[in-house]
Formats: sequence, structure tokens, C-alpha cells
Amino acid sequence: MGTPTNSQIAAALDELGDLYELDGASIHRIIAYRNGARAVRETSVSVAELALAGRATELAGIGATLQEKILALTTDGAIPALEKLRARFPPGLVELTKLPGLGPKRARRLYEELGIDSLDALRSAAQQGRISALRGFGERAEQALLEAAETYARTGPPTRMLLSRALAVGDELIHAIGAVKGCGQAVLAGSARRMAETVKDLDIVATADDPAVLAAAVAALPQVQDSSTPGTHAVRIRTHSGVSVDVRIVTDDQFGDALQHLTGSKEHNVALREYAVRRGLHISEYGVLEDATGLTHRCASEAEVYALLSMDYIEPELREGRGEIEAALAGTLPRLVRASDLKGDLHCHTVASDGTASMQEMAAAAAAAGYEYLAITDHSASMGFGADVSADELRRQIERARELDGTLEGFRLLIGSEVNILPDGSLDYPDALLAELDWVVASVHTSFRMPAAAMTGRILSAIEHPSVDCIGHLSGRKLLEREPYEFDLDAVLEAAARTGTMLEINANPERRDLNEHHAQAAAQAGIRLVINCDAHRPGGFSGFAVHRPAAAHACWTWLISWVVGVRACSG
Ligand code: DGT
Ligand code: CA
Ligand code: CA
Ligand code: ZN
Repeated sequence: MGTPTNSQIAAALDELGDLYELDGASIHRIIAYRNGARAVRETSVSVAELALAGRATELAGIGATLQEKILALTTDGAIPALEKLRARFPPGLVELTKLPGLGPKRARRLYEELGIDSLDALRSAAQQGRISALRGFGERAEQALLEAAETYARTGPPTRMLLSRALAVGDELIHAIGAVKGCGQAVLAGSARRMAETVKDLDIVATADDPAVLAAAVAALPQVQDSSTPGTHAVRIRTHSGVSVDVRIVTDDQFGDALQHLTGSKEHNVALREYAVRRGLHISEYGVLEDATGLTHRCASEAEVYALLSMDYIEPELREGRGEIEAALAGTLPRLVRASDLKGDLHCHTVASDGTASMQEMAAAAAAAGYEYLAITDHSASMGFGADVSADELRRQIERARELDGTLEGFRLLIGSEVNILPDGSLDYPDALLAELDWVVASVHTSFRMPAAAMTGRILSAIEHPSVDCIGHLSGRKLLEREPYEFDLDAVLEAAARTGTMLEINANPERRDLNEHHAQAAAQAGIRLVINCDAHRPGGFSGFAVHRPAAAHACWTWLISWVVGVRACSG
């Protein structure tokens, strides 16, 4: 094989994490591999090349051990530890650990005690009633496993979805569950509540005086296609839209405990538990146990859980196990950016390129969203849409926008462009025309697969251009669809900081770049960040919710200054 790509390396590290978990390794080791995989996936340059240069350890989350494994994969095409583990466990076993209700420990017992090494083997064992005979399983667990295995066989391994879809399905469900008689409240937990980039399944925590009654009612909701045998406090459902949902039902006095646990992330929970143990406390989804007194505190709210640990409340968006606990103890957590902090938007499209509405309609929608200003930034000439904005057309747009702006009370309409950065780093309008614009976003939209050095040079040329105010969606990824292009982040940050070029956090749910790591690094470098919805239609200004996490992470430094006074606004 050639040099492994970042996704191949990440897949190998993930597999190592899965196999170590089966092997009963410590949670720290497992998390180290999972975090490592995530770090590799989010790195914008070739990690194999970094490892060859002995520099992969410079990445947060990659230590000497992981670097050694990456190096082995790069030079020998294989990781010895991975080969050894693969030889030890049958290939179907990892798949089994992904079944809801199973997990590595129980999957391994099924393998060792009943020889179950695949989904098929699991199904026939369950049908023959062999699983319920096993200590700690029982008939209900056997039935649930059979159903889970059958669903899995039908629909394949769980695929992730964009946060926007997760929130749409999730919001409908929590309303439906909340409206069931006897339900107190129903809220989203899990990765959707943390506003993660993508979501595997939804997690919902609901309260009821009689959880079993609510569990049965949830399974009977019209949105539900099938459900695993409802337990008394939990039910796993699959919606007609194909989304899996874990619903946990608790009484009011444990709502905070359950919500905290099920919001995660797993990494956050592990770190939180470790800290608690050092203070003589044991946190679980049922309460906080005080070692000294043997007393279990039940928490009706999450705030009580964090207060019991003598730390500041941590917003779900920050619960990723990246130092938020230390910050909460030190009182240095950031205040999250909220929709109401946004004063305007500097990236949107109209019918002149690939948008659906006119300038007027977009301006009216932005004003209705509470914004004070909006920049129209249609794509430039070389994008190849039916209606590309030629230089002459852009000149007419400038006039139209200025005229329209004159008619708008208390609202500033800016005229700009989202200029394509051509492969050679040049822009596709004459310099004199670009200089006439209020605002220029430069983005890469074509030829993504360039060597990192060339891509970096291409972006740097745009940054150095005197008329470029901002680089749009730096990384070019489309979540679940297209990997980011490779480029040297440090070089880009250096140039952006030096030239005062802003960087965008794009709120389109499939983009969301800068990602949270890059946003944090940019903020630390003193670069101004712009949050844009990249709206292509009047309804597109409501995307803010999904870029909160990146903004939140950028806030870590307190350096962030939201763009309010752009050149044209102040001038
Ligand atoms: P995903 O993959 O998008 O569904 O991400 P999550 O975070 O929603 O993960 P999920 O659905 O597997 O689990 C929901 C939450 O339950 C998770 O965020 C934290 C908690 N949790 C799950 N497994 C464990 C575990 O092994 N240990 C601890 N401490 N917490 C866990
Ligand atoms: Ca989940
Ligand atoms: Ca789940
Ligand atoms: Zn755009």
C-alpha cells in the first residue's frame, strides 16, 4: 500500500480501540486510541508524513505510543498489535459489541461461554433460548438482543447523521413524548445535546411518576416503527425516518443524574468520575454517592451534580473531555456565544448564483432574524453555475445593492462576493473590481485534492490579497461526504493574523468549518472569526444553533471578538 491516508490511520486506531476494549484494556487506553483517531481525522496535513518526520506527537491526542503505531502502518503497512488482536478475536465479534444492549464485556462473555462470534450465531442462540440460560442475561435481555440483531441484519451498522437532521427528528420526538399523559419533561441528551458535528443515535431523558407506563406509551407513538421490548425505565425505538433513539425514563428527583450521564460525552464522564473519586464521591446515572457517609444524593438538575463536585456548571457543548473540568474548577470556563450575540451575517447567496431568493428578500430575512447588517456574497465568475456573476453583472449588483441599502432603515446592506480561489491562488475578478466591494470572502470550491504545500500556497495567496477580508469555510470538508483538503494550518493562521484577514466559522450543518480545534487555534492566534450561515435561501439564517460548538471552543481563549465593525460598516 502507499502512504496511508488520515482516514485509513484513523480507522486503524479506532479498530485498535475496539479490540482493546474487547480485550478488557483500561478505559484510558481505549479512550487514548479513540481520541487519537479523532485527532487524526481532524488534522489537515498528512499524519503519515508527520509520523515519518517524528512529529505526529505534536498533535494533541497523539503520544509516543500512537506515533509508533502510525509509523508502523506507514512503513510496514501493518500494526503488529492490531494484527495480534485481530488474530485473537473473530471478525464478527467487534460488530456484536456495537449492538445496543451488549457492549464489549457482555459480547466477550457470549463468545467465551457460548462461542457466539457473529450476528447470525447470536440470533440462533437467542432463538434456541441459550442466552437466557446465561447468568446475568435473562429472558428479557435475550429478547432485546434478538430484536437488536434482527434490526442490525436488516439495516446494517448504524450510520451517522448530520446534527441538523438529528435535531429535527429529536425535537419532534421530545414534543411527542412530553405530550404523553404522565410525562413530566422530555429532553434530548447525548451527542445531539452536545451539538456534535454528527450523531449516531438520539438519546432522550424523560420523567414520569410511573416510568413503565410511559415506556409503553413511547413505544406506541405514531413516529415509532419498531421498539425493543420496553423495560421499565428504558425503551429503544426506531423511528419511521430510520433514526434509533434510546429513551431513558426516570423520576423527577433523578432527572439531573440521568441527564448528566446520558449527555456524556463518555470522555467527559470518565474524567468527571475520576475527579469525583479523588474527592470521595461516586457519580452514576442514579446519583452521587458520598463515600464517607454512604449517602446517595439524588439530583433533580444537572446544576446540582456539578455543584456537588464544587465546580462551575459545564455547558453540554464543552463536555468533550478536553480540559473543561479543570476550567470549571478554576472558574475559567468561557461564556458561550449565543444567537443573540450575532449582529449580522457576512456570507449569503441570491438568485444571481445558487441561492433561491433576491437581494431584497435576503435582506428582509436577515433583518427579521434580528441582524443589523448583511453582506450579499454571490459566487464569482468561475463556479460554473447557470447564472455565474460576471464582472459586469457584479458591477450592476454593486449599484443595485447600494440603491437598496439607501432604502433600508436601521439596516446595513453590504455588497460583496464569495470569490473562488483558483488553483494557482489567483482570484477570478479584476483587482480594481474587488477593491470596489465592501466585503470579500475567498473560498476554495474546486481542485480539492492538491498536495498540502500547493493548497497552502493557494490559500496564502488569497490571504495576502489586499481586497480579501475573510477566508470562507477553511478545510472544504462536507461532513459524512467529503474529507477536508490538506493544508498547513499554522502557516494559514500566521498569515491571517499578520494581515488581519478574518476566518469564517461556517454554520452550514454539513460544513461547520473552522472546526472547533481550528477555531480555538485561530482565536489563540488573535484572529477575528466571523460566524456566517452561508444562507442560500431566506430561511437559511437560522443555522446558528449548529455552529455554537465551534464558536464555544473558540471562546476558550476569551480572545474572540465577533465581527461587528467590518471595514464597510465603520467606514
Ligand atoms: P453518538 O455516537 O453520536 O450517539 O454519541 P453519544 O455521546 O450520544 O453516545 P451514546 O449514544 O453511545 O451514549 C450516550 C451517552 O451515554 C454518552 O454520551 C455517555 C453515556 N455513556 C455511554 N456509554 C458509556 C460508558 O461506557 N461510560 C460512561 N461513563 N458513559 C457512557
Ligand atoms: Ca447518541
Ligand atoms: Ca445512544
Ligand atoms: Zn457560500
